Amino acid sequence: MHNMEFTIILVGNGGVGKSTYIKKLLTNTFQQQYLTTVSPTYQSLVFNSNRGLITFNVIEIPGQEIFTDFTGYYTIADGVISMNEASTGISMQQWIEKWVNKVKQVNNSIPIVYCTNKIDCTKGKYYTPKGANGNNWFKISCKNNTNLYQPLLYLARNLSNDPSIQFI
Ligand SMILES: Nc1nc2c(ncn2[C@@H]2O[C@H](COP(=O)(O)OP(=O)(O)O)[C@@H](O)[C@H]2O)c(=O)[nH]1
Ligand SMILES: [Mg+2]
Repeated sequence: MHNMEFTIILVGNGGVGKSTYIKKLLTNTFQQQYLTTVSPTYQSLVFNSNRGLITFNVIEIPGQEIFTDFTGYYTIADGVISMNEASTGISMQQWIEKWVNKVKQVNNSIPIVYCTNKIDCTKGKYYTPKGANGNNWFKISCKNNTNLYQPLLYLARNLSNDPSIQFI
């Protein structure tokens, strides 16, 4: 048993539910209102696992500030959560890739997990982000608590190279 600590950046367009996701994991409350995040925010999420404590230092990158240079955050990140929403229309799809490419320019081999949030709102087929597959893509709902732990579990397993990690 040894404790682990990872720095995770959370990227995606404004309004997809990044702040809500962090808040839900932290306090188990659902944030109804949309409070625009204007500068990167930092939260530590600590989970107990069968390998000891796992700390995720999650940095939310504000989605409205796509033209601001957050390269410094990308440099220190161990992993990425790329978030989009279930209703992502054609015009928004390109942004998913733009965010990921910005991070990849700094670290081309960084593990990325894709989240399609708000699946409580939209039924049916969801846009598959480029790079997403059956292992690294999770359809989640912060409102209904669907698959909220899976993205972090995926990153923990990937970053520690230990597929047997479980949260307990
Ligand atoms: N229906 C639904 N709404 C959500 C969900 N997650 C977040 N929201 C709403 O989406 C809005 C934007 O969320 P926010 O976390 O501020 O987005 P951010 O800009 O990505 O940080 C808020 O009104 C949230 O209540 C979800 O799973 N389902
Ligand atoms: Mg936010």
